[in-house]
Amino acid sequence: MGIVSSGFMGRRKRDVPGLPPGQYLTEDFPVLSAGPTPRIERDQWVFSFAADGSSRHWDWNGFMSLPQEDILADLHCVTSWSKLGTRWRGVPVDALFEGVETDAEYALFHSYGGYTTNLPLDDVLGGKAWIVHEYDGGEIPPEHGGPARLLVPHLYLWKSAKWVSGLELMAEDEPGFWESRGYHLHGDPWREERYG
Ligand SMILES: Nc1nc2c(c(=O)[nH]1)N[C@H]1C(S)=C(S)[C@@H](COP(=O)(O)O)O[C@H]1N2
Ligand SMILES: [Mo]
Repeated sequence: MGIVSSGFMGRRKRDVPGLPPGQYLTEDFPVLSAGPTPRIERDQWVFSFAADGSSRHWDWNGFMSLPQEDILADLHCVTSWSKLGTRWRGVPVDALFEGVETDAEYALFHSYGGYTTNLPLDDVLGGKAWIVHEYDGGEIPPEHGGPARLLVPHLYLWKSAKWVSGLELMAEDEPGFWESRGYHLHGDPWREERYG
């Protein structure tokens, strides 16, 4: 045996651009949820943003009147599957911060059903994250986070909170649901920030 591997694994690691270390490609779209799928109607949906004493709320119509973008994103799950070239549409997180002045450096995103995930503002501002409401040209299926989910494609997919209901600003980084159960606080797939 030399250093050249004829195995699929070796070929895949060298030849697929966009595939982070330790990940394999899938064409499916697996569903990973820590609990039951909450069913939220669009006319019941509210997104809340608690910012330093003030707070903002968007109902579905208000959210849809915010700037919209189409996103082509590669998804990387910490359980090792990656799905490349997925299409989404939604509101850049930047638009929610229009006019917000804050010294906070972190956010905790909340979901219907109680899931949370923490993110540095640097990872959700500057065109890096969206609240999406369309997947592949249609509504997001409930099991994949519809009516709306967070999408932070440059980090492992557990950061992309499904059924997102809001965010709060935090001065300090605090672990969310999976981060307090052993997942990495940050979750960069290119650095394999999986656990701890
Ligand atoms: N609200 C909520 N968001 C969530 C989760 C969850 O259990 N609840 N699971 C996370 C994890 S661990 C992953 S890998 C992705 C899976 O998204 P998918 O089911 O659309 O593939 O959603 C993330 N967002
Ligand atoms: Mo996950």
